[in-house]
Amino acid sequence: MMMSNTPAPLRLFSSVGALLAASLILGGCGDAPAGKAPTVEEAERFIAETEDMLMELATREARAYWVQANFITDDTEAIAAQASQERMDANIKLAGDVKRFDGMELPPELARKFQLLKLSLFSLGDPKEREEIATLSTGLEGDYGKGRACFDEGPRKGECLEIGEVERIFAYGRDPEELRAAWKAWHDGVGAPMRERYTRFIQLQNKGARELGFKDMGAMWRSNYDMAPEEFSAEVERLWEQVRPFYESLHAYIRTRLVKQYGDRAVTDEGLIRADLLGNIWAQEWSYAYPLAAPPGAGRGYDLTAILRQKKVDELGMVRFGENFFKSLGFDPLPQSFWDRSLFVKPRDREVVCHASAWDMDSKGDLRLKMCIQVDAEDFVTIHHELGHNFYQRAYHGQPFLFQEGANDGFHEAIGDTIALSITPDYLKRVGLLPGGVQSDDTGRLLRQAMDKIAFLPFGLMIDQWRWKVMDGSYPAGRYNSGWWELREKYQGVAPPVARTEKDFDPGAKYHVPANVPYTRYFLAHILQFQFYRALAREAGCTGPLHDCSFYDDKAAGAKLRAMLELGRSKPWPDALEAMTGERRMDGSAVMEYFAPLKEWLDAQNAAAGAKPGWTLPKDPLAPSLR
Ligand code: X8Z
Ligand code: ZN
Repeated sequence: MMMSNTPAPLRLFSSVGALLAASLILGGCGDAPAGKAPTVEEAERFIAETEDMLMELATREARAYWVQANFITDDTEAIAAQASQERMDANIKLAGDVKRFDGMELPPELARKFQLLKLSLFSLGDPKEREEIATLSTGLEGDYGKGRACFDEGPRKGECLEIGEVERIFAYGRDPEELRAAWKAWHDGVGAPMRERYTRFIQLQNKGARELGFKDMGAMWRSNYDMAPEEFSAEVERLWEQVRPFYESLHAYIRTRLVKQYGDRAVTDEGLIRADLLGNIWAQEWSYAYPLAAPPGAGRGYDLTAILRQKKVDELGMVRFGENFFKSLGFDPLPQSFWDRSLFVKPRDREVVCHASAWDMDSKGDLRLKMCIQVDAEDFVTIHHELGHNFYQRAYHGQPFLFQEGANDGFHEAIGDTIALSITPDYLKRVGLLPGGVQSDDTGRLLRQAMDKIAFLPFGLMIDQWRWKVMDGSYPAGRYNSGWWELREKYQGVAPPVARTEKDFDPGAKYHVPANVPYTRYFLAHILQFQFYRALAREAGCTGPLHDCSFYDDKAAGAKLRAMLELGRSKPWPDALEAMTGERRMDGSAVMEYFAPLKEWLDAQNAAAGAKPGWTLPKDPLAPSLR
């Protein structure tokens, strides 16, 4: 995750004693005589001073959050909560001050700054409630970081595991009893205890959003895309409809293969896939289940995990591969402070938030990665993802503070993934990770890739479909879990491996819910990264099938990418998209083009097996008919 303007740790609620400074500065220069409209110059000065103050606040807040995420204790949680409270205190003042400039005719750039500023001013009028939400927010994220799966059944009964170990069980485990036990242990241990606090957290978020004039917090989130919130919802729906048929073909094929492996218990009567059998505890990316789904005769292809281990590439070495890719495009190396201050390896002696994130500490060059790296193919890609955030952050440092963001948050999430799409067999040969003679089977490679990228789409979509409904009241507290499963079933076609109730709180078992990071950004990123990749591949002169293109070492592609990154959020995102791709809309056609040969193959497999894509919905979403 990158630190962003919304409820991600950094700039959600922000900090500081600069609050005092701010009141002085703004009070001093600001108050025009009553009745006299402020001038454009005053508006300019107000924004310039606000940007200075916000940058200082953000830096202090970043340090508090960095320490908390790297050393979870009651004290660091309290310090982080304090920082976010101070930011909310400042926001209250700013929200009052900006009103003076409402309705003014301003030059476009200045008007955009006011608009972005208003979107970032989340707070609560009541100081007690500010304290309460800050404590809830850091507490929920901290609890997720400290979370354990304690088994009450199966071969591991009595053991308590942390998330990395749990994820390894899903990646490599093939015993359905053990998988179910692990799934249940994580959801019961981490999700359920958050339920009451999350309910209150939502109430307070809505209250703050309404104080700013938004319908609810979901509407505030959806207002971040240079279009009306309703228009944005429709865009997301349009994109999903573009790719849904592909997902359903993949789902049907994988379902058949899982039944081969596990028998009838892999599916419900409705045709839903049991969610613990897909290689990932959230069933969000499925490539670890690839060995169960590989095309007959394709073998296992090359195994990047095995190669990395065999070549003794360590955690730092993995990050160097990522940095090297960006350097090959013409970007400067990462600063020494990045290597000195990042966290790459899970410490043994303290609790940390292991979920990977990329940090821009001071808007100047103190960039960091925080990640409990495992030497495997998945983390090789995640490192590129995270470095995409860091290189984006550095590229827009030339912009004024309010424009130091991605064109939209989906762009920020897409950059590193775009780079990682260039990790083709040919690329791996060029950097010496794959021996020259190795042939890789195209269908197998595409299938493995689709099991991550296509499988992710409905997951990327449903998390915020759920949160938007929670925030607008369509799913009140008594429906949190049934609403969650309604959407998991509708979009992903997966079922809980054991019946659930409203005592459970399964959304809490996914990092971004307790950490309050909006999730539609990842859905968008999974569309955008293929659009970006197609544009850069063309720029690099690749004419072959899209999935074989790598723009590694291509300076023209690098220049094109960098030009877009440097824009930050200074322009509406369609302008940034156009600068790089010539297109002004987000568009699923690039994903479809990339995977076209696989779609044909999947449809043929499904037809031959008599597997009809699709599923029906159970009467009770919490209890689909497991066999
Ligand atoms: O959270 C992340 C990144 C950090 S922004 C590791 N991702 C989502 C997730 O893990 O759920 C990347 C893909 C989706
Ligand atoms: Zn990210």
